[in-house]
Amino acid sequence: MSSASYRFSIGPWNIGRGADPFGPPVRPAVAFDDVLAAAVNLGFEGIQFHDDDAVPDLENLSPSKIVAEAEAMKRKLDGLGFVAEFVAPRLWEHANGIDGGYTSNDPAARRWAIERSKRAVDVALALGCDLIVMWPAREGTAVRESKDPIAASAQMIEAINAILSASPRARIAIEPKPNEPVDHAFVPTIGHALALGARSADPARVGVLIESAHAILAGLDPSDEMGFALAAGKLWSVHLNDQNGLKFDQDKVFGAANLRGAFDQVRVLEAADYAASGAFIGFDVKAQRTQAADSATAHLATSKAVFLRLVEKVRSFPKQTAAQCIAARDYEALERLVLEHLLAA
Ligand code: 3MF
Ligand code: MG
Repeated sequence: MSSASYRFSIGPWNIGRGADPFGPPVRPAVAFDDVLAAAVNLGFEGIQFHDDDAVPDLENLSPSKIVAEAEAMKRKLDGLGFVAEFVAPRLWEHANGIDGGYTSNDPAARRWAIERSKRAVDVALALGCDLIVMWPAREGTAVRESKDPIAASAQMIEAINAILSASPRARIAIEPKPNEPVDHAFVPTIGHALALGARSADPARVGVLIESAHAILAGLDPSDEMGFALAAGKLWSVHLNDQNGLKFDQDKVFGAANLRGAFDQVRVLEAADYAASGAFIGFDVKAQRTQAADSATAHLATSKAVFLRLVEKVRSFPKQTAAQCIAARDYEALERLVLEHLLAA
C-alpha cells in the first residue's frame, strides 16, 4: 500500500471553448493566465504543454528566441509554484502535418515534423522538464492503401531517434490511440509503443503515457494496459478520463462511464506505488458543451475528487477476504465483494 501522495497536472486544453465537430465555440476562450489561476484553485501542481502553449507562434521564431520565451514561461511557473510536466509537439494542427508528420508521404513534411519536435525538446529543457509526449495523432491513414505500414514503423523510429538525439536528457512518452483523427493509427496500443521504444537507439529513454479512453477505444482494459507498462517501468504519465464505448473520443470525467473500471485503474497505480515514482496524474477531460463558462472547470475538480475517493476505496478494500476468495477459486464471491465495496458508503 502506498503512503506517497499523488501530484496532479493539467493541460490548458482541458479548459476549453466548448466547440465540438458539429458546432462552433459556446464559451469565450480562456487565457493561459486564467488556466494557471484555475489550476491553483483546483490544487494542481504540474502543467502539461503543447510546444505552442508554452511558446505561442513558435513556427515564426528563431531557435534562440524560442528558448528565451520558454525561459520566461519557466519564471512565470516558478512564481506560482508550478512545474512543467511535459511538452508535446503539436504537429497535428499545422498545415504541414495535414497527412501526418513523421509518417507523411511528403518528405518535406517529415523533415518539418522532426525539426519541430527537436524545438519541442529545447522548449522542454528551458521549462525545466525532460519529458516529450508524442501523440502520433495523424500518423496513420484514412485510406489504408495511401501509406506503407512497413515504412511507417521505420519512420516512427527515425523520429524517436531524432528526438532522443536532440538531448541526452530528453525522454519520450508515447501516447498511443487507435483512431481519431485518423481511421487507423500506426501506434494504436501500449504494446506497439513499447515495441517501438525497444527498437529505438536508447530504449531506456522511451516510455508511455496511457489515456484511459484511448485504451477503451482499442477494445482494451485501461488498467491492464497500465499494468503492462508498469511491469516494464515505463508508465511515465497518465491521462485518466472515461469513454462510453466505441465512439468519438469523449474525454469524460474520470469514472463517469465505468466507475469500476476507474477503481481498477487506481488499484493498479496503487499496487505499483505510482505516486512514489514522482510521475503525475493528469486528467485528459473536457467540459461538456452545455456547461456555463463560470463553472467549466468542474470536470477537473470532479475527476480529481473521484480519483482521491477511489484511492481510499482501494486502500480500504478487504484484501484478506479477497485473497480467501481467490484461494478458493470462488470468483463469484470476489465479484460480490468488489461490488459491495464499491457500493458501500
Ligand atoms: C491527446 C492528448 C493531447 C491533445 C489534447 C487535445 C498531448 O490525447 O493528450 O496531446 O493535444 O488531448 O485535445
Ligand atoms: Mg491525452
